[in-house]
Amino acid sequence: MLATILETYGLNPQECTIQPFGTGLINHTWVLRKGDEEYILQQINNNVFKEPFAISENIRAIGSYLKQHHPNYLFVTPIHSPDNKNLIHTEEGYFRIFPFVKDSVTYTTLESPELAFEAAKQFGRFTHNLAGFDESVLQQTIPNFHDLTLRDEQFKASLIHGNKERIAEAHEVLTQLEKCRYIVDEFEQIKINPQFKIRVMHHDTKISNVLFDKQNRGLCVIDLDTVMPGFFISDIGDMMRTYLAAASEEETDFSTVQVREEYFVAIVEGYLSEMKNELTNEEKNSFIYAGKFMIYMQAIRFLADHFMNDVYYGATYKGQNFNRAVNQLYLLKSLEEKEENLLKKIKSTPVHCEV
Ligand code: GN1
Ligand code: MG
Repeated sequence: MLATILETYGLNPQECTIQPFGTGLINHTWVLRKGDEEYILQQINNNVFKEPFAISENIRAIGSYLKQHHPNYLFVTPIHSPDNKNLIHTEEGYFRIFPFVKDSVTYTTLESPELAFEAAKQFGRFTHNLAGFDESVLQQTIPNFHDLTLRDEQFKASLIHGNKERIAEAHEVLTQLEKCRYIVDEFEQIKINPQFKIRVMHHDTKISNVLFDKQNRGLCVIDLDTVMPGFFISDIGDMMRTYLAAASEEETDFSTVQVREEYFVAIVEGYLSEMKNELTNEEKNSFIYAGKFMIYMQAIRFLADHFMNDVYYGATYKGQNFNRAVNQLYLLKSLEEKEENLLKKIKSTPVHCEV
């Protein structure tokens, strides 16, 4: 099936090799090699992204703005087929090909705060470079993707329509989550607070979505499918969610899911190094909330999916989405415990003092 796609791009399948690539849960990704040329081939999951062409139109609009206003900024866009398409639709689905950025390195977990700083700087730079871009022209590739109100409603619906046995077994976790409902209430306030600006947000700032060079300097951000207008808490929050603990969301030894304070500081400093003149004071006071917001949202998304028999994220073993949710809950508790300390830490960082 992939052979037809390659032919559409003018590539001879006989001359190419294809291997699965990366750890994404939603799209299918392969590395495609032809001689010493390397590409990333990707199939968009159109159960999740209902209008894949919205993604390519968004990327095209942003790409042409960046080319004009920040010509040296590395923005990796899909290659065009001989008939000038950057997304191919066949009976098999929606496919696109990206160039593989030469000598770039990616990580799935973080082993130094310097990498967290670099990654946060890259996501900050992305939004900063697009500060003059009219974000209202972007289409919502997943409507209300990070709307916690909606995620909360979906979670409640899963408690009504989901797998009864799984729900009964989750009693303890549900009690713990109930104590975190203040996070949803705070989000309701943010939505109506004009101090929280709508900007171009990446919405999936996990570490594997940043390319580094061999010296571990950030090169660029990738995986632009969820680039849409949003609040800065989405990007900062997802960095907190995925960089703060040494263990990933798949870790089942939950005692290791602990916030590392120096990574928190690194994220804040890296982001502010690009965004300090963009963010309002109220936003700057919401770094910790951002972490809680994204971690809580991901916990209820995983748990809702567990109750709905893993239809969205899939599961390689029974209970995987339950474990992922518990993992996120441990991370949230650790962040709550360390909140005061973290606040003190960022107040004394040089970049914070300048603001
Ligand atoms: C999904 O497919 P992937 O791994 O890039 C999800 C994110 C979650 C993440 C959790 C479109 O991202 O929101 O944070 O899983 N993307 C979508 O691992 O739902
Ligand atoms: Mg993604």
